[in-house]
Amino acid sequence: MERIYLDNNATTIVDPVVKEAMDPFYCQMYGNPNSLHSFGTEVHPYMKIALDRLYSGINARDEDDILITSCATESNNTVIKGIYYSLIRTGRKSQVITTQVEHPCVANSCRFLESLGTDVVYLPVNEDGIVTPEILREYINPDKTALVSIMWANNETGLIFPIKELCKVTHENGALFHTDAVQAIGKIPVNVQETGVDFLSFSGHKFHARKGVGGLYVRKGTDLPTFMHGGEQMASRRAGTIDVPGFIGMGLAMELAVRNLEYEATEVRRLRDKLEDAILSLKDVLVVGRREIRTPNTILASIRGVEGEALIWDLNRSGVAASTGSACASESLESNPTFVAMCISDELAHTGIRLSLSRFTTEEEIDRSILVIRQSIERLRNISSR
Ligand code: 7TS
Repeated sequence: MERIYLDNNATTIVDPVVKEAMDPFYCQMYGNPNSLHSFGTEVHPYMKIALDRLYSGINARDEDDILITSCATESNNTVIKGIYYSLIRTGRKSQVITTQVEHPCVANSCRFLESLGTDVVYLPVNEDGIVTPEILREYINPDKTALVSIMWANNETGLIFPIKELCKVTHENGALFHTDAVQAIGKIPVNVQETGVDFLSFSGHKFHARKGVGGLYVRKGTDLPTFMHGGEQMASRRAGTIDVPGFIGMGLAMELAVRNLEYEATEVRRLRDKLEDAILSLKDVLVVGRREIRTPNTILASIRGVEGEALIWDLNRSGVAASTGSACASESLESNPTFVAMCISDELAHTGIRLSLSRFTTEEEIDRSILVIRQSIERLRNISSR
């Protein structure tokens, strides 16, 4: 059975071109880039190209830093815990602001700070499922707030947050701004200069690079202590031998991601909308969040009478890979306030399904998925009405 992958917000296929570009760095140019001999030095030009590609991909300035990390989880931990050490533990500030809908690597890092006595504010979302500058303005405090950490796009809904405006409010109040851009890179334009963010995290495997390599953009002049102590790699800002093949692949993946943004905005969006329209044509279905303010590849649907988990299992049996997202929160299920704010609680399922496409998703796959999803929903509704 041909399988169809509609879980690209969890991870993506490695672009074969990226895989090919990484290949020489396993068995030919495998030196440690910190070694002084030719095995080490011969990889430097390739690393320089990869770094340049990352800089231009997010429009960073030469004087800014991009640290190569193992993943966005590491990047996010580095910022949140770093700010604790630089600004909070030293008594200069006392508060961190984030949202109620962040990925667990941000949410749990913030909870850790709370356990150390930091005041953490978890901003609510509005009826559109996003945090607005007005909401931030209500809570930010120029005397207390050290850091505001708000994701660029939500992984479950695809909803895009107004980063430039949120960053402006943050700076007006003398705080630093961090964004988790994991779900934005390769889907919508990401520009650190235009938005003015101080820190930005990303993970290569979400845009067709390999798993195990990510990045952290740090604006010049921001005070961020070292998280990984050790050797002198990356000017001692992040020690540890770099994953050379992964880094080189991620550089190319970034360039390709940016080059394909137009395709994302047109073709991926068209296929997503086709799938979404087909799902919405069924009875008693809700898709969370307005299309215009979502990344072009994501759908989070809640279907009355059908729990997300049951549907995922049934779709999986028919070869379609999707994932669950908590739709309307209940006490027994992990709640996600985005959906609490947006769902008409009793009327829909407690969990929804998330379908996420990529530039590798084909029209044939979408057409077949539409048939499979329709049949699955019908089957599960018949079972539950028996
Ligand atoms: N931040 C966001 C917004 C994410 O979506 C994810 C992964 C991460 C951080 C962590 O990335 P990692 O590479 O460090 O693991 N999100 C998902 C998801 O939505 N389903 O599976 C993984």
